Amino acid sequence: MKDLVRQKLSIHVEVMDMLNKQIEKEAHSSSAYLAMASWCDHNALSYSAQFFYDQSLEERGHMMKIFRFVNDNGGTAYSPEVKNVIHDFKSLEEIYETALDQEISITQSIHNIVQKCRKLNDFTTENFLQWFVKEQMEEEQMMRRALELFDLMGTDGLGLKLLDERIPQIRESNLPD
Ligand code: OFO
Repeated sequence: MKDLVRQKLSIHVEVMDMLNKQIEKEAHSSSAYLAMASWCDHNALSYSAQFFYDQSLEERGHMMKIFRFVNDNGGTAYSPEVKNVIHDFKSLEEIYETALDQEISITQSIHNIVQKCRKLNDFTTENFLQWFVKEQMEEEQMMRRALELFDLMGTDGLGLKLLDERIPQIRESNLPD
């Protein structure tokens, strides 16, 4: 029965493998943001902590979106193992820099899958991934905006506290219309 279902895959099998890798990456992003939230909480940076708690949940949402898409289209999604989550950071600035690097790498990964879809004429998945292309652009912008605050407000004492208080505005300006 399962084999019959798999023959009806509307996504290309090579693309399905890439989507399973993407599921792992989204799960890793979710855990990485959770570790950042914890660091911020322990350092009394409560607005950044909330920001990363929310990001962590969003990343889990992305993972589930891909997970369901694979299964709904006759493929098999695999529940990911998450390893190598970093918990030690030198500063809040380093956290946002790491977050931006992570988003850039996820963007690249999504673009690679889109490229593969085009090569293999997998229009179903290419269409599905358009939401992620836009989402990645917005998330990169959000992290860049957070990093700009460090140049404006500095990285010590009161400046850092005030910067932290500005973080919710960055998220709000990124919410969908
Ligand atoms: Fe999954 O949204 Fe960015 O990483």
